[in-house]
Amino acid sequence: MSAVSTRLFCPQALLPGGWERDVAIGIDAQGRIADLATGASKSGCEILAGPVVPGLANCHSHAFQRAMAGLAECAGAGEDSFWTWRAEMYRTVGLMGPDDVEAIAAKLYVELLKGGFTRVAEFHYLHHGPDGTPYADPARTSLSILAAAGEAGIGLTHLPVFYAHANFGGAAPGEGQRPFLHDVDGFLRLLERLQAPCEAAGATLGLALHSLRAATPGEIAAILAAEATGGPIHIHVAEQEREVEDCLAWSGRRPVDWLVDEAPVDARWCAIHATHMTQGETARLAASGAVAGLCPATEANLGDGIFPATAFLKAGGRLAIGTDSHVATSVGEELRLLEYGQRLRDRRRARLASGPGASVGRTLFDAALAGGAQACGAGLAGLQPGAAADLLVLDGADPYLATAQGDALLDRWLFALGPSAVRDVLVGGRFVVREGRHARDEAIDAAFLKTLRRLQ
Ligand code: NGQ
Ligand code: ZN
Repeated sequence: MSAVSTRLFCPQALLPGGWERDVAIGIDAQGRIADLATGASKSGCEILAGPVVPGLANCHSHAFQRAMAGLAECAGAGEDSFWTWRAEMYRTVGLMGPDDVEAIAAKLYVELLKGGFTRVAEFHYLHHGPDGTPYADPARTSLSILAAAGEAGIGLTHLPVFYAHANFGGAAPGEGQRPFLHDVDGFLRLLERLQAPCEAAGATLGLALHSLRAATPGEIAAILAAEATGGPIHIHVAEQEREVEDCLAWSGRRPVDWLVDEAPVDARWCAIHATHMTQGETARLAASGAVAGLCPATEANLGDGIFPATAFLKAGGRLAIGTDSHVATSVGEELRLLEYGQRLRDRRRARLASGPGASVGRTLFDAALAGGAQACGAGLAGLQPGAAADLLVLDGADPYLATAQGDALLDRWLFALGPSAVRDVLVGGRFVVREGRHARDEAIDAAFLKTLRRLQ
């Protein structure tokens, strides 16, 4: 065990076995929890100012989309849908260069930290210039993402995305998709090129297949046979009903059935959205060991549908939460909407609690903690020796929290309070947010403002 370089004292902390009082956490020079004691004394410790919970991993981000969050809310001439939003999103992409990507991602990552996320999986497909011309360094925009994560101090799981087609059956890509495209060899070279920079930045490298629309079975097989990241594998699947219909027309099977039949889906995989599943698909995805990567605020915003979370959890499924298009940027908003979608569908309360007497907030938090770490390839989750010292200090002076104990702290935070409930955030044992402020707020805001002005 390496030497302890920092010692923190938590008046109350959520450990894997439950809430404990007077917890001392020793952190080593690598930012991992070296030891942990309950009923400990404060001496020699930095005292944290409220109840402590582990930070969550955000399993799905398209950082650049934060620039247009809230700007696609005017009705168009016809029927507005996911697809009309996507056309708007492609228009924004056409205006962006690598420096914009960095400025937007740095701002977003600070917002995510303040919202309770200490790691983010960036599902990164904006690889080239607006007309599809690759940058001199084909990894240019990936390096922008690495730089932004470094500046914000958030943990990063980098997932370069393979994208080659507009629809099932290898349909030719559209003009707006030119900045996203690779052939298999070019994509494998990108992964190789990113090994060293990710290692240097302490980022986990995995990969993503954009969707069954954007990659053919042959391309998927070739990539999986040759890639050597060892990291997570993510894919968008069954988000929109039209995708289900198109998949049926193409293969005679629904998207999740196709994926589980044809790809080696296991605990390395994260199925993003998986909104539209039959009972059979729900059980099969749960049994695969893959994580379902849910993005409740974006899924509501885009009119996707409601994920069958009650059935999926009953079947032993693992889930994680992501903020996707970033119309919301906090743990609280995403977990609350996940539960509320189920309530609105079933016209009942407490849908995702693990059993009688269980707190909904605690059940959701535990599930997203474990599933998020798995989906991000982040190793051990939670406050325990060997895990990263990624933690949130809730605001102990907030009256709602000062009067709550144990799981009620989570329920108050997640169901009734905003992101200000998170007072301090530590990543790898280092404070990145203190009293709601990030040390680089001003510089990051200034660069972000410049980019937003330019994109107008
Ligand atoms: C994306 N976003 O890749 O950013 C997608 C839209 C697509 C969401 N699905 C594009 N939320 O799926 O073709
Ligand atoms: Zn997505």
